[in-house]
Amino acid sequence: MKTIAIIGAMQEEITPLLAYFKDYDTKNIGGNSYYIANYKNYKIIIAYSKIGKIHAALTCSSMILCFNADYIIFTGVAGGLSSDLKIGDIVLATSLCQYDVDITAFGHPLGFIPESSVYINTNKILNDIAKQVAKDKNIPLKDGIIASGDTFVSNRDKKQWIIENFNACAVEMEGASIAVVSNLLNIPFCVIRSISDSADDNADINFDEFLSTSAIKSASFVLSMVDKIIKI
Ligand code: 3QA
Repeated sequence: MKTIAIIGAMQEEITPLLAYFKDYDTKNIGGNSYYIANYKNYKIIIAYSKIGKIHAALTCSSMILCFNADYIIFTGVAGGLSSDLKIGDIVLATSLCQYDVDITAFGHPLGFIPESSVYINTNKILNDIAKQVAKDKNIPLKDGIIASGDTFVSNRDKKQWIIENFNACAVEMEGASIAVVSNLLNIPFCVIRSISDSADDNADINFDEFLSTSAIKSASFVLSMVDKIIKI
């Protein structure tokens, strides 16, 4: 039986999924709960990692190494960087980077780690499925680079700095972990996020207001993707 893993960072990002599957078992590993549901010949495993790149790396690793995930999908919210992204819009990551990695002191580019790369691409098959879902449901889907770092960005200067240095369209705190881990372990992955704020001076207030509605948008988009993945 094949397994699809769906990861969020915060409880709010997976609540809509648990409400949908209703019937699931729970396993605990490393301080996280993993919710296991059966869905039409597939196993669906859902977890939230807790905030930040390290937590997300642990959860993604556990999904692959302990639960044998065949696909990894991240669902959640993000701060919009490009001006054409409004609250509630859905973004598909074409690639991800860690904007807070800096060993430029040794002449390396920003975001670069030796034996790795600044940007890690998401999986084409999963991205094509996302585009198909968007088309079927008439949802405008924007794609672009998503930048991750261990900061909630709520400041114009920092936002501008990330745009200029990484050409990213959205910012969050976990996606690059999913990319690094899944890529190294050869598991297809994608990152879907719905915009909760614009990473500007109002970001904290917007985030509190739109976290759950945007999380629901992302989760229901991912559920439509699951229905297509199980037909691959
Ligand atoms: C923010 C969440 C973290 O998992 C990353 C949301 C949305 N807007 C962002 C922004 N900058 C960076 N990331 C994001 N997620 C955690 S802080 C709030 C915690 O409150 C994406 C994201 N502008 C918890 C209650 O006290």
